[in-house]
Amino acid sequence: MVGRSNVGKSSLINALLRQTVARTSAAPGKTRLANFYEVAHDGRPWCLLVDLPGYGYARGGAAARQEFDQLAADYFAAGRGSVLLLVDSRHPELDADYRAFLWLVDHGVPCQVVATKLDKLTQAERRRHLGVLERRYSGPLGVSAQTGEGLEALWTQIATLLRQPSPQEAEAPPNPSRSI
Ligand SMILES: Nc1nc2c(ncn2[C@@H]2O[C@H](COP(=O)(O)OP(=O)(O)O)[C@@H](O)[C@H]2O)c(=O)[nH]1
Ligand SMILES: [Mg+2]
Repeated sequence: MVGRSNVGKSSLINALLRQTVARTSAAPGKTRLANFYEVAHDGRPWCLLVDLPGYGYARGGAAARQEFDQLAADYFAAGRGSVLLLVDSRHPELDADYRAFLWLVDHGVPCQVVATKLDKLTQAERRRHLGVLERRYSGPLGVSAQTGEGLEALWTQIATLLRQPSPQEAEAPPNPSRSI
């Protein structure tokens, strides 16, 4: 989970897991560490959901931003997993979100854009904002952690992302011990 502070990363994790495991807060900038949640399916470990600290949060100044940049660079340089890039559906045109999206695309990180807090939009805003997001990001999914809207579709998309090889795996030469 990647996104600006307060976009709803922790709330979405809790909604997806139907448990309160991630700490949420109305005050931005609370998650300063990456938190890992192991998801089991049929009693077996299935995937890890990782709640990363939010970007675009000024408090803590340059040191905090550098800390975040370093964390993100190290994390994704290791080719770990796919990203759900969360954007607030009320603010579909933020530069910080678009820059994060371009960074992920540039670094070959598989990425799904998720528009959060859909319940806060009127019907007219939904049409307009989802239209803006469609034009910026391919196939964004709209969700609400509050009402549960869109969560089934998001689980389906998570399963699809998990089946994609990571960039490193995709580029790795075939394992000789596995060839005939
Ligand atoms: N109405 C509504 N509020 C939400 C939703 N998701 C998150 N919030 C609120 O947005 C604020 C920030 O959420 P949080 O999950 O802590 O954001 P994070 O900083 O990205 O982890 C909290 O006050 C949440 O209750 C949503 O789907 N609908
Ligand atoms: Mg959080």
